[in-house]
Amino acid sequence: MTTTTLITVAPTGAESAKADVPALPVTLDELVVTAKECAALGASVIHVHIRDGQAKPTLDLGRLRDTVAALRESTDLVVQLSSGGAVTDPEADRLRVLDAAPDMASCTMGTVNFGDDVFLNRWEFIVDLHTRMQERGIVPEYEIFDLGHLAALERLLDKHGLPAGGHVHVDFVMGVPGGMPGTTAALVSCVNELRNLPAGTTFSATGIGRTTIPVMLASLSAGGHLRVGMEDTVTYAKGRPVESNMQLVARAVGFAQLAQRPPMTPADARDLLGLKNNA
Ligand code: KMH
Ligand code: ZN
Repeated sequence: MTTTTLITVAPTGAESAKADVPALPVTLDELVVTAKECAALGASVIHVHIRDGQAKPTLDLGRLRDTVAALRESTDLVVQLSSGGAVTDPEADRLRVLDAAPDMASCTMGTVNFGDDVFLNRWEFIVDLHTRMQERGIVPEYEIFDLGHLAALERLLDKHGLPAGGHVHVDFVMGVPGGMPGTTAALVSCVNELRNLPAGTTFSATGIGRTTIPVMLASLSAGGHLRVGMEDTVTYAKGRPVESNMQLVARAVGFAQLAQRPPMTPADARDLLGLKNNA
């Protein structure tokens, strides 16, 4: 079992409104300050969604490029852009995210009901994302919202080959209304399915809303890594809104230390994720 923990922070997301969640980082300055502070606490990867001047989710390429540059200048975090965007984003805009040349991008492995909405990920779109990332040397994080998404990943790798860098890393996104539940049993089922993926495949997990803590504990105990942040939960405890992403990262670091698997450095994260093979 790995001796350290990769901690990803997902600070903003595309789902919460700034008006409802004032602590959400939505400007580039807010994002950079958050990134620096989360890196100082022990995060090694940042999963990024950006907002426009009105704090609405956007996939504007100029803003994405500026964001990647600013995060690289101010931190040594691995910069992972979301190719998922918001549920309303068209496929062409989601593919264009790769033109901002991040270290990594997310690649969701299937369609899933998403509350009252549908997060659409057609097979041809997934293949397009995967092969464009291969061509450009962008390392994917495969987002798994349901058990069947792991079967889709197996099929993708069989038909289209390993990702850039050669290492496979998946993130179990658990507890989305419409996806798999955020339970230990569901996490163990996912981990069992990893036997069908290339040896050495690694996983992180995140629990949406109140499943955050059970999923974090289950992932650590199963040898997995962690993703936390205000994209996934805006409530720290019953009746207590999250004050900042730093609060969530600090809690994850505390759990990782208790599990005797302290946070991994960004350099070690690059090694693990195959980003060094990619330089
Ligand atoms: N905002 C969700 C619809 C990703 O970043 O790749 C999709 C999402 C996944 O957040
Ligand atoms: Zn996301």
